[in-house]
Amino acid sequence: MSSTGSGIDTDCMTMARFLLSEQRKHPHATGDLTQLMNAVLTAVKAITSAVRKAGIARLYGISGSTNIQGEEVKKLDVLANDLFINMIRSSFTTCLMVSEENDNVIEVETEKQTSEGSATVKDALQPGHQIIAAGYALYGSATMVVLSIGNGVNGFMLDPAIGEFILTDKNMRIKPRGKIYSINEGYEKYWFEPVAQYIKSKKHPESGKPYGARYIGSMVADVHRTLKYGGIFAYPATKEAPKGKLRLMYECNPMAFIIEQAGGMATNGYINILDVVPENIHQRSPIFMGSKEDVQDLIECFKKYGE
Ligand code: AFP
Repeated sequence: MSSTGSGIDTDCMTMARFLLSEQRKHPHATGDLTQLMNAVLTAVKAITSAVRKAGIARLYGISGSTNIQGEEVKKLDVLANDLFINMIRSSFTTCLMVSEENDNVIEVETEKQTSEGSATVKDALQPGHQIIAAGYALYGSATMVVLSIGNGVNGFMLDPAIGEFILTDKNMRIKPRGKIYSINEGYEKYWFEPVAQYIKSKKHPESGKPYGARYIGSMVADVHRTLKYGGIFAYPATKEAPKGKLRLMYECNPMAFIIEQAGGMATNGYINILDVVPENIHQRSPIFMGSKEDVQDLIECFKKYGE
């Protein structure tokens, strides 16, 4: 850190600097990813502003509409969805978008497309291994963006004084094994045998101490803690939700890509989640992700107790 004694890092690594430095490593890079990320960060900063004043601005609560999943859409969901779509569309770097709040793909007309034909939903239905970049924003005490563009994982924290995301967590790596399991134990009666046996082995190990339990109920927050401290996050298929709850394309895949890039593992119990070929854009999938050794233990339970 270089400082003039004012406590200001005069050489701080902003997300913009980071992306440009990464872009220059690829001589044929078009700069589209950098342009896209700038649009995404604008949306994240605007959402941060809304989240910080949500109580005053009466932005908490339900919007009065439901999404294709039949879930009540919250006011902040609508605001965030509109911001991302508008900012990303006007970055002129995309041809198609998929969102939890939109029944169908969001098509984006571009000059290139009109000559080559428009992108369709079929272009979206690709397995997670095709992902180039993935990230998430966490609106906690500070706003954090965790990003991977295929070369490891880095965490950036928003400095509201300058409106920039500053690199604070360089090259994030997940422990090979943790001491925390994260699952909604309220659904224990609906678990299938492999999951029931796995969780039992964490609570009543044949040797050593039991794992601790942590569950926030927000996938981003639960996976972020798993990335930082190790262990396993699980949203399994249950007798009530036989395909699980979390959506493959825009919840499981991006988080699995990040966890793998940090040295972890992600599975649906049988195969790597990034190998699953989506059949529809809102497809759900069971998901288990985190420290490699913890996920491998889970897979062993599927081998031993699975159908
Ligand atoms: P909500 O947006 O309805 O709170 O759901 C959040 C979520 O999609 C995901 O972020 C959590 O991991 C998961 O659902 C929690 O689901 P349960 O409440 O069934 O455990």
